[in-house]
Amino acid sequence: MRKVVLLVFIIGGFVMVGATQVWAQEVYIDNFNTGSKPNALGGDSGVFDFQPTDFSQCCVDIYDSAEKHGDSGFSMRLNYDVDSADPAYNGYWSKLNGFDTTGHTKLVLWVKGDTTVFKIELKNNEGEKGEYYITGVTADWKKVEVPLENFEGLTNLSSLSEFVVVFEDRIASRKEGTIWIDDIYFSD
Ligand SMILES: [Ca+2]
Ligand SMILES: [Ca+2]
Repeated sequence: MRKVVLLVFIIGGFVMVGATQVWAQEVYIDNFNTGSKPNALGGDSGVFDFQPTDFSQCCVDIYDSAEKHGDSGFSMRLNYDVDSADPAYNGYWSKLNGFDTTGHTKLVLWVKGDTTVFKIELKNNEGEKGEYYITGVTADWKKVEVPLENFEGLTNLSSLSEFVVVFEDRIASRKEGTIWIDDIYFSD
C-alpha cells in the first residue's frame, strides 16, 4: 500500500515538471513595475519624435503607479500629441536585445487610453520591421494578443531589436491624449 502511494506521487511529480516546461513560455518585455529602466530584457527605452524641432508634436513617457494593470507597481503612461500643422507621428520604443522568439507565437500587452487606434511595431537586427494596428482601445484595461505572424514585413523572428508604439496624426481618433500600456510579453 505504501509503495502504491509513492508511485502516484512520483508520477504526479513528473506531470508537474512537464506542465511547467510547457507553460513557462511567457517572457516579459516589460511590466514597468520597477518604475525605471531597463526593461525586463535589460534593454533601454525612450520616446521619439518625427520632427523634434516641431514643438507642437511630442510624446512623453511616464512610469505611472496610479493607473496600472494589476494591484501593484507601475504602468507606462504615454502622453502623445500629434496635433500639428505639419505631418506628425511619435511614440515609444523599448530595446529587445536580440530576443529570439522561438517557442513563442504571440505578443501580448494590456492597454487603455484615449485614442481607439495606434500602431505597434517589432523590428529585427536585419533591419526588417513588422507593423500591427491595435484597435478598439477604451478607457478600461484590455488584453491584446497579436500572433507574431501578423507583424507583416517581419520574416525573421530569431533576433529582435526593438518594440515600438507609434501614434500617427492621420489615424489617431484623438490627436492629443494618453495611452497606458502594461504587461508586454511574448507567450506560446
Ligand atoms: Ca505593471
Ligand atoms: Ca500639438
